Amino acid sequence: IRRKPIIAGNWKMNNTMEEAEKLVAHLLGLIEKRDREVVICPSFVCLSRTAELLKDHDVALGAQNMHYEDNGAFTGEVSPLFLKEVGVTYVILGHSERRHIFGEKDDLINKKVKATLKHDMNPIVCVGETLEERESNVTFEIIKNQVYGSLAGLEKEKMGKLVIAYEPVWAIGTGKTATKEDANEVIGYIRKLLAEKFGKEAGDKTRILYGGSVKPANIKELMDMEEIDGALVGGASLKAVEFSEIANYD
Ligand code: G2H
Repeated sequence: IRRKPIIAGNWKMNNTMEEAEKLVAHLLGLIEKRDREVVICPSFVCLSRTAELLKDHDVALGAQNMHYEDNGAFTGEVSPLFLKEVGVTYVILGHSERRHIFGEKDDLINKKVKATLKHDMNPIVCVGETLEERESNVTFEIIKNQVYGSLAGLEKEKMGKLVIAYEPVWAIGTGKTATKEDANEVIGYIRKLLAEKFGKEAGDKTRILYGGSVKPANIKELMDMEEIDGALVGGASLKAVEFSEIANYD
C-alpha cells in the first residue's frame, strides 16, 4: 500500500524571526522532490511570517501545539482558529517534551486531536516509550495506552487526516536513533492497533512517521522500511542543507 510520505521539521523553541526568514528562504531553494509532503513547524510567533514566505511553494505549515477550545479564558494558550487563520494545516500534539516537561496526558491530547480534526487540520500525534520503559519490556503496553488514549472516540470518517509519529523518548535529541528494525516493528504494531480499533482502512492509510535523531545519514534506510511513512525531524530541521537532504532523500 502506498502512502504519501511526510517529512516534517519541528523547530521546537528555536529561531528568532530573522533566523526563521533566513532558514526558510534558504530551504525553499533546496527542496526538490514533489512526491512527498514537506512540513515545517515554527514557533507560534513565527507562523504568520513563515506562511507568507511559503506562499506559492509546495511546503506546508505546521504548529507545535494547540489548545482544544476555540476561545475563552485560557491565558497563554493558542486557539485552533488562530492557527487556521494563518494557514496551518498540521499540528504536532503530545510531543514527548509536552508530555514530560509540561505534564500533558492522553486525555488532554485526545481533546486536542479532536479539536484539530474538527477544524479540518491534520494532527501529528506523538507517542513513544522512555528508556526505562523499553528496558523493562513494556514498550508495547505503553504505546497501546498512548495510542488508544489519545485517539479515544475518534470518528472513523475523520481518520484520513490523522498522522502519528513514533518517537522513542531515548532517541530524541540524543544522537541515538532506534534501529530501523525497532522503529519498523513498533510502527507496524501501531498500525495493527489502528486496524483493530478503527478498521482495516485506518490501519492501511494512516501515515506513521518515525522521529528521534533523524539525519541525512539515516533517512534513506528508515524510509526503505515497509511501515515507516516519513520522519519528524528536530535538530536537523534547523539547518537548511541538512533538512533539505532529508526531505530530498531518494
Ligand atoms: C524528536 C525529534 C523531533 P530530534 O523530538 O520531534 O527531535 O530529531 O532532535 O531528535
